[in-house]
Amino acid sequence: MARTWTTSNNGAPVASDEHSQSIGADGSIALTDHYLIEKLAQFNRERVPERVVHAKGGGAFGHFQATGDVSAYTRASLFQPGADTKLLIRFSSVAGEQGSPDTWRDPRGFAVKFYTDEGNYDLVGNNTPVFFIKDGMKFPDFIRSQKRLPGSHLRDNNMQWDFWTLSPESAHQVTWLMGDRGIPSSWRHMNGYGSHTYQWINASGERFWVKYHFHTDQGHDILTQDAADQIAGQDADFHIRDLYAAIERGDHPTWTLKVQVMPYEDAKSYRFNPFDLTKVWPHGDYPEIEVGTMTLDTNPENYFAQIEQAAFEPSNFVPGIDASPDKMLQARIFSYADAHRYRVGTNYQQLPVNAPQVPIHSYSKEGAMNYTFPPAAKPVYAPNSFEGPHADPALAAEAGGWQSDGELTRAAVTLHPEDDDWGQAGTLVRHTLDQEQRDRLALNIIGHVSQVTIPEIRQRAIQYWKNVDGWLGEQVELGLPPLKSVDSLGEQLSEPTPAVGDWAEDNLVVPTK
Ligand code: HDE
Repeated sequence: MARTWTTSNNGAPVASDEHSQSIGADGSIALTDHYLIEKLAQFNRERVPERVVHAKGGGAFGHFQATGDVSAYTRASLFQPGADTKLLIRFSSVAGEQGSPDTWRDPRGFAVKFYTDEGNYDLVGNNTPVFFIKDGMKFPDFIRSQKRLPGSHLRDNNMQWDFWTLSPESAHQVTWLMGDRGIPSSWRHMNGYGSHTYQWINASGERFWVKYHFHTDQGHDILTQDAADQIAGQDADFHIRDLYAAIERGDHPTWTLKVQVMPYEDAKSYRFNPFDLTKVWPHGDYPEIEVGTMTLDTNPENYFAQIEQAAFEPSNFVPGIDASPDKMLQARIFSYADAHRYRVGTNYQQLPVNAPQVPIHSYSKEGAMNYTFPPAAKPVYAPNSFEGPHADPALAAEAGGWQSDGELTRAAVTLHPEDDDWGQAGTLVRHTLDQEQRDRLALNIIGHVSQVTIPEIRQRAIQYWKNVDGWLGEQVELGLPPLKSVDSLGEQLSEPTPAVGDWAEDNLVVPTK
């Protein structure tokens, strides 16, 4: 390849890559050295703000092949039999900042952008089917409790358990988090979920409720806390490296997408609120239906342009797919595009990685860095008499929606008899996990709660686990080392807590079952 010469950003050749312009070799630098100024000023502006959550991550491109037939439930073109749709996925951890270890215990983000022939469809989920809370009002608070104390800037288990034990709806997700699924050995060896209940609308306008499950075809594989701690000290980018290397060597990971489908009318009488993000739908009630296969086969060429600036948003729906009465989903519909406008810029959707692969006829115009414009003759307002784009309800297929009525109020949703916060967490412990997984869960919880230094929070944490499952609560209570010193929230422990391993293992009651 012919050698190119260095230019400045205005395209003009530059005289040196190494020497500033000065008055004599040892004299002052000349302000006329605009290339030096450009280089240093650009360097200061290389970062966009990191994501306020899910800051650490990695991703790849691939495609989705619709191998099943769900056309009875949705008209969305990407899910029609035989459709093959390009996509981008970004995996991430939640609480850690950029540079934090990939192997910290945390849910993993599983964000997919489908570049469909009806516009971009984004399904922004996690590697767990549920979440910690059920109302977006608590989200900033939840995240702050997982991050850093305002004074010391240190993470603090008192905060985490204070929030969790005051938010019993968190029990199901925290059980997932403290269990094996809390530290996948790689992004290739974990499932992904849409988590929320979404709405599908078929070509006849009939509505259904659905939940998405991406089953890893690589099989589940996890890291124990000790293994994860060791790796965190050796390679903070363990998961990024794993995915990149796998795709480089042609080992393309795949996931099988399945959905659970609930008839529209069932939602009203279902035994618990089917839009409650802290609950799963038992597969016995609504078995999974295969939709197709997602394959990741192309690494990003440029991490900043294609992953750091990638903008996933739950508001990116396409015809045949819509929101649901899930309050958390509704809050996210505002938040993500708002985050992108702030973090990447007003016209973030013009970046190639975020741009749809179909023509855009929107009335959005101008704004910082907007370089696209329709022909001058095109009107910039609607309605108009000059052949400007006009809305087409049939194409938009907004036949979705749902009935809703009642007084304006602020309240937790408690319309269904089985709307409790502990049941599904207990079912997970007693019926989904095997004994080894239960033992590891108990040890992980003990390890985490043993760093709580405030007695009343520690006591609440023990009761929290007793509410989930009697045996588990007892293991936690017996396994916790004595509280060596008492703190109030925000003070750091004067002495390190005892190494949990030796105490807990000696005291773990051998399960009677
Ligand atoms: Fe997020 N979330 N979230 N979240 N989330 C963001 O968007 C938010 C929630 C998830 O790889 C932010 O660009 C609110 C649930 C993923 O780029 C932000 C609420 C689930 C990613 C935001 C939630 C997620 C984000 C931060 C409560 C799983 C990374 C920066 C109503 C179903 C996507 C950004 C990527 C990112 C808001 C809860 C998953 C701040 C308000 C539930 C995978 O907009």
